[in-house]
Amino acid sequence: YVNKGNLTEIEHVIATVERIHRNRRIGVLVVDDSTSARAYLRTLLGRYGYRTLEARDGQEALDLLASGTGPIHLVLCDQHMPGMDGITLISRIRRHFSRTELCIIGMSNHGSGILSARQLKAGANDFITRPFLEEEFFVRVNQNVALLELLQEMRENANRDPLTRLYNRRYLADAGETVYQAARREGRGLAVILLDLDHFKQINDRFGHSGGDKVLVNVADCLMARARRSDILVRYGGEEFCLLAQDVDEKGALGLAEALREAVGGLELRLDGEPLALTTSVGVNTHPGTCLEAMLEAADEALYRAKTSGRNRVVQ
Ligand code: GH3
Ligand code: MG
Ligand code: MG
Ligand code: MG
Repeated sequence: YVNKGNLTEIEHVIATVERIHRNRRIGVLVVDDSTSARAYLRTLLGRYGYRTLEARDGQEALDLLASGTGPIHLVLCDQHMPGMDGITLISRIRRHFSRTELCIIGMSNHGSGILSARQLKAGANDFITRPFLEEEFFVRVNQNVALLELLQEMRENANRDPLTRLYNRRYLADAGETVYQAARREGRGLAVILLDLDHFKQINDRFGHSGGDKVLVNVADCLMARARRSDILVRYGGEEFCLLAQDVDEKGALGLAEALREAVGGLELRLDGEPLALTTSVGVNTHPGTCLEAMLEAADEALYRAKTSGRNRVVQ
């Protein structure tokens, strides 16, 4: 028999073990010119399971961050180092990595309080004064990592549609514009494929809104299975989906659109035990125009023509 007190203790141990296991995903870069200081910090971080990387100076840290050897979530940054000091390094890191991408804790020595303020101004999220108590070190590291994870989770949720878990229109406007500019600059082909399910209202009328929702999830999964890694697939509206495909010409885009139309039409859907036939109309645009928004408008006009000319077809 285990009394309640022991159970809480066991639960606490399990929670800690789980936390340590999850921390293996978290990369911490320790930047310090002192070998013994790096070894000490590595030992501390190891106790909480963090994946630790080390750099001896600012340039090595910047090279590591640029090389993308696994994601780095937290940088612990010494102030006094040969070559580049901590404040300079922090401001250079912040030119490339926002506060939603990584957090920085500056480390300065006792008696140099002004440096902490300067580290914060340069872009550090927090600072710690050495020598420190281990307890303070862990509180600052764990809290900053937890806050970063929360920020990333919130950003992810803001970019996703809760029903289908596809990206949403907001994400298309942000990430799609970057993709559009890069494609224009590099002279690569880009295609906007807009899909609108045919007579979707009838599905809601027959099977209720929750029945309609199930169909939308099935369609989203079906489209997702056919999208490439470089494609941006979003739920564009209620029963409208948009695929932004990179490196495709007109012929490729029309082929892809046709494949998507056939895939949706071929879905074997059942609601309340009844088989359900579903079709979709598709509008395609491969003309770059002046901006992504203009490409979307042209695809929408093509989609309108697909609807008025009989539905269940691809129109350019
Ligand atoms: P068509 O596009 O072929 O002209 O006909 P439609 O019946 O699909 O017409 P329309 O695009 O105007 O209507 C879309 C319908 O999709 C209206 C709305 O009730 C339904 N809808 C939009 N969002 C959702 C949703 O999240 N869940 C469900 N179940 N239905 C939705
Ligand atoms: Mg130093
Ligand atoms: Mg619609
Ligand atoms: Mg529709």
